[in-house]
Amino acid sequence: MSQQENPSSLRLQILTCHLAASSRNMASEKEAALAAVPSDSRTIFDKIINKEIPAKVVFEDDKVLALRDIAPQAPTHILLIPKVRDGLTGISKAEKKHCEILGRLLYTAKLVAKQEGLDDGFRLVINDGPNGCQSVYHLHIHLIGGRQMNWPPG
Ligand code: DGP
Repeated sequence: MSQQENPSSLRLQILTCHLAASSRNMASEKEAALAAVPSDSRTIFDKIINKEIPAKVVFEDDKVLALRDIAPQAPTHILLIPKVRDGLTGISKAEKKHCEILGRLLYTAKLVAKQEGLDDGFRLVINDGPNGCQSVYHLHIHLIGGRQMNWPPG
């Protein structure tokens, strides 16, 4: 049985994410979302893409949507998501057919960073799976900026 299939192991990973989030004073929305289990089901991002629920959209074209994160971890915190998930629940599920959209997301991140005035730098993050503290299983890139980042990340 893999780590992800083992319910007690998964609970431990979620608790670890929860504690790490608490210790960094991260928003409770994030902690609650960490209870998510990896899944192919529709996510909150589908509802945002379909305009069923509102979001602060900062960029949109035929393939990519960029919106402000509901629980920002920096003055600028934007999520870049593919409008069609096409099996990309996370970066670990990427296949060769996804190369074009993955490149498009990265290039769009650069455009949006420029649009947001992040001329001194920024960070792009993709969380993957329970160990990566991924909470929404529709691939997304976090664009974070407007303050000094630290290394190593939490
Ligand atoms: P991750 O943990 O990498 O899967 O990031 C998911 C992000 O999605 C998290 O930072 C919070 C954000 N988020 C969750 N629900 C919503 C929502 O309804 N609206 C917006 N704008 N962001 C959301």
